[in-house]
Amino acid sequence: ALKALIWDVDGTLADTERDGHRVAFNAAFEEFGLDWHWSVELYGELLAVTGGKERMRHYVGQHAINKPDAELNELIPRLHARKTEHFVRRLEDGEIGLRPGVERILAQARQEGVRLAIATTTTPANVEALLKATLGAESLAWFEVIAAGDIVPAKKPAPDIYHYALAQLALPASSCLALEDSAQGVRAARGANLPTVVTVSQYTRGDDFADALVVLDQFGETAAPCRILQSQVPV
Ligand code: XBP
Ligand code: MG
Repeated sequence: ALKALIWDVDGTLADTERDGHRVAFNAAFEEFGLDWHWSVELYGELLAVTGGKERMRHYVGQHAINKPDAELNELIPRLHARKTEHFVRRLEDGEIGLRPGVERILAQARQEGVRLAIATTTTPANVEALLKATLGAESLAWFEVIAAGDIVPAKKPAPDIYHYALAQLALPASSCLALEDSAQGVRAARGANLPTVVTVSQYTRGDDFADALVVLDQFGETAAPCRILQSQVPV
């Protein structure tokens, strides 16, 4: 039977990328006097690289921005820290809500004793701010494991973050379900042998999800019990 749900954050719990992370990156760039600007379209391409620091480094390489390595090594962490502050403020201001159905599924899982975990590439402070702003501070404790950011060096699509979460839960992959929104996330989850449900988000509609259990456009709001929790997880 199903023992735990392991949630991705960006794109799955909330649609955070276009109006959240992207805007926060641009605000930090501007404050640092950089002429970098990530349009909605360019950001879609940059999402191929997971992790904000890794994404900035990739952008610098791709756009042949002439900065010595020593300068970048110092600049990128500072930019990223500022970007995180901007992103957290947007969440605290209530600019970004949970996707439809998420709150209902979390509530039902808790009611039925299905354990909850998070496996994400994003910075831990972002996860905390999102949960606090949308579900209240006490919701942090609903998740037995919050595996986030640099806790594993190899980010998605590497399976490491899911391996880490499974080890913390002390559960086999076959008794858990991963909830994801992107091809990168599905590769990470399937790499850890997790059955994976996809809800496509703003940037991931065109992704290849051949390896997913099912692909939904959203979890939706319904009065009926959630089918995900009632079904047996295929081994
Ligand atoms: C999404 C990501 C993150 C965010 C930015 O990961 O790739 O890098 O875009 O967050 P997921 P940081 O869908 O696994 O949550 O800047 O904090 O890295
Ligand atoms: Mg995601």
